[in-house]
Formats: sequence, structure tokens, C-alpha cells
Amino acid sequence: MKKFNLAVLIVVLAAGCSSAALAESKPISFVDASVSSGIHGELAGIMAHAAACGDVDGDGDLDLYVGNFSDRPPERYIGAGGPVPNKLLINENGKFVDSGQQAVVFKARTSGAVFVDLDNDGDLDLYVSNNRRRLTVENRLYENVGGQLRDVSEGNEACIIMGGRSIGVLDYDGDGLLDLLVCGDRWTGGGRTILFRNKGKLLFEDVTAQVGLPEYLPGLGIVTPDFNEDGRPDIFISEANRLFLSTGDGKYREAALAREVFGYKLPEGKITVVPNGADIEQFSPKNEHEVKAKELKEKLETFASAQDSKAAGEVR
Ligand SMILES: [Ca+2]
Ligand SMILES: [Ca+2]
Ligand SMILES: [Ca+2]
Ligand SMILES: [Ca+2]
Repeated sequence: MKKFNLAVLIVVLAAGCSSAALAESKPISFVDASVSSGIHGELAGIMAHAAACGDVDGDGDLDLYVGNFSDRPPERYIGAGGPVPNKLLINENGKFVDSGQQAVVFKARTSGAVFVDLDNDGDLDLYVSNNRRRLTVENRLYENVGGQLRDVSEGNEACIIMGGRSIGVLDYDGDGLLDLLVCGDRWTGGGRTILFRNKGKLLFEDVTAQVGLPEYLPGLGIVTPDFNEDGRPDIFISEANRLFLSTGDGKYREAALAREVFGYKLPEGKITVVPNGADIEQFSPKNEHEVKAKELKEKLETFASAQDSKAAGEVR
């Protein structure tokens, strides 16, 4: 099977975004390809809340998994006549068609899905997070076996019932196995975001408390880049809007100075809007956002320096 992993995909996409952003003389344009690609028909009536793309069958093109909210009244699914389950669509020469893989077809409140090689065998496995309200379904894990996704959720500690939302993929302990950080919302899961350590053989364990992440950390979106360029993945959770830096000993410490940077105020104690997602962008030169990014980086460096000094007993 042709090797193609998530890291490669991200690099390819990032390179494309970067070069496009810098080519100011060539405006980016899009055309609506939902009908010509077949998505319009395959996803009729869908109430999508999650999507993952990756080359599941190893033929060199990107396939698509779509996760949905399937807990609404039938009349809400216009064009489908009732709740639509999650679906895996295979890319066949630019057209997406139903994979026919029944293991990945189920009805839930799916809010996160990611294709990632979790067992380092060169193919993309699938992890899906769900939250509970009217429908209660555990998170699901699928092993890629020759392009077929096999359900290996049973008895897996990463496949519990929670308020699952977005999924972060990172190797927090640097052991070469990718770990999963799953946001938990505060409405259906008590605001518990969970870090699942990859133990190998597609088995996981909850190490949230062990690494120093708080018990209450409500999240909807997540990014896990190396913010302070020390070679270790850091964590930003949107909704809580909190940033955690890797300390290098397999633990995390909150970058407290970043709270004011990312903070938002609620009007008169009434929550009307909360940050719903998080994304990392490569900023072009002279972009006003770059200035803010530089300010943040300086604050993070100040924070890291203060923490180092504190550790050395130089300050209290
Ligand atoms: Ca493919
Ligand atoms: Ca794999
Ligand atoms: Ca790891
Ligand atoms: Ca870092």
C-alpha cells in the first residue's frame, strides 16, 4: 500500500496555502464542485458536524469521512427523509462514491473525525468523537486493514462516552506514537477534555491528570502546534481559550500570560457566543496578524524564561 500519512498531508496543504498566500498577484478563486464531485448527492439531507480527509485506500487520492448529528426530528433532514448516518466516501477519479463499508456507518452526534496512522504501519486509521444528547454513542476507533476500516472500539479506553468535539493529534511524550487529545464540551460532557496516550497496538489510556491538564477544560476546537519552537507540541483549546506549553518531561503547564491575549468577555454573564474552533495560519509579511503573533511569541518567551528561572530558584 502506498504510504501517505497525516503529517504528509498537512505539509502538502500548508505548502499550498503558503505559496498561494504569497502570490498576491494571483487571486484565489473557487468554483462550486459539490455536484460535479458527487458530494451533493451522497450527502443529501446531511447535518454534518465533522469531516476528515485522507487516502484510506492508498490509491493516491483523498477520500472523505463525514460525521453527522443524527438526533434531530426526521423533517430536519431535507432530501433524506430522516436522520443520516456517518459516511465514508471513496474518491474515484474525482468523484466521491459511497464506500459500502458498513463498519463506519452509524448514527450519533459526531463532532470530530481524523484520519491518522496510529499504529505506524503506513496506512490511515480513523478515530471519531461523539457527544451525547438524545443519542449516546461512544467514541469509535477503526484500524485500516488493506483499505478496509475495522472497528476496534470495544474495550478501548479511547472509545468512551463523553462530550466529544474536536480532536487533536500530537506525540506529547515523544515516543513516536501519535496520541489523541479530545475536546469535551461543557453541555454534554461536563467540560472534560481528555488526553489519550497511545500505548501501541491501537490501545490507549487516559493521562489527562498525569500530564497536568485540568479536570475542567471545556473545549470545542483545538490546535497542537509547537508555539514556542522548542520542538515539543503545545496545546490551545478554544472555548476555554487556554494555552498549555509542554514542559519537556511529558507534562503541560499553562501559559498564564496568554490568557489576556485570548480572553473574551461575556456580556452581563450571559453567554451568547463562544469560540467554536481554532486554526493555525502562516501569516504573510506585513500582515497585522503577524504583529500580534510576534507579540504573543514574545510573551510566551517571557513566560518560559520566568518559568525556567523559577525552576532554578532564581525567582519566587
Ligand atoms: Ca484514495
Ligand atoms: Ca495504520
Ligand atoms: Ca506518543
Ligand atoms: Ca513547544
